[in-house]
Amino acid sequence: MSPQMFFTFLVGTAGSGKSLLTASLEKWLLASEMSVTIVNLDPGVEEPPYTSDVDIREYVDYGEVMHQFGLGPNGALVASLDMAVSHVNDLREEILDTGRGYVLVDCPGQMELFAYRNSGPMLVSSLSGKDPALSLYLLDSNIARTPTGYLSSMLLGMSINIRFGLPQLNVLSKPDILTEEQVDQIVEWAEEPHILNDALNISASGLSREYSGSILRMMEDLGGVTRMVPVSAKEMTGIETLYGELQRVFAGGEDYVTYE
Ligand SMILES: Nc1nc2c(ncn2[C@@H]2O[C@H](COP(=O)(O)OP(=O)(O)OP(=O)(O)O)[C@@H](O)[C@H]2O)c(=O)[nH]1
Ligand SMILES: [Mg+2]
Repeated sequence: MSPQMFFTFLVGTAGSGKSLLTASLEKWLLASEMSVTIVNLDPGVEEPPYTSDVDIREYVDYGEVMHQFGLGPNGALVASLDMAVSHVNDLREEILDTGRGYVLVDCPGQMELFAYRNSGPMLVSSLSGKDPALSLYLLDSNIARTPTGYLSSMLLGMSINIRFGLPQLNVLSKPDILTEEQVDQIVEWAEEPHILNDALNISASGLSREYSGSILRMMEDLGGVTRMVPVSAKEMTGIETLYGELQRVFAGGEDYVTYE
């Protein structure tokens, strides 16, 4: 019998740390004697910080697409992803052939393009099929450090959630660039929206304050304000907590055993 596979899609704004977290998660899972497959879904990446097992670049040539169709970097990414859709069965086949338990899918840099075009959600749903899957949404500490930056990142996360329709976990990436107090504050904003509201009232003004207040209330109504796990891919901190959260989503708290 083929082993159960668990798909984790790493998503987040450009440069938020998706690729490095993919590499660090793999390292951690392997050290914990679990089996992992890495899938690179970014056609434009040059040197990812890991060795991928399955790679979209084997199916589409981003540089060639840019050259042949006279496209800029964003247009070429969109066109490459559209082309990749026709290879999705081969990609899934390759993933299944590895027979490993955890499948980490590093999504393209320009998340905005990936999530909002139809090809992105199509790739995500076809790759994971009926297997358990979730998205790991990275909020970059560079952005989330201010109340309005945090709120707008959460809003983008919700929007990605709507597009993918998968359970989603929020990760605060690069917490090592902040002080401990700043990290604690962001975690608190996630858990206690009224504290974020107070912070927004101080930092935003006029219309921006009104928008922010309404968005926050909407997020609360939808249950979009949840836990935030700080994880430094650089310093390998917070990964154990993140793993606990992954397990909780995948298996309702059970610690699944995966097979080599
Ligand atoms: N300090 C710190 N830097 C990090 C961390 N994770 C990633 N970075 C840095 O942030 C930059 C972007 O990291 P990537 O992993 O390439 O981010 P990405 O989201 O895959 O980027 P794109 O695919 O281009 O959107 C690199 O310089 C990383 O070294 C972290 O935990 N701490
Ligand atoms: Mg990347």
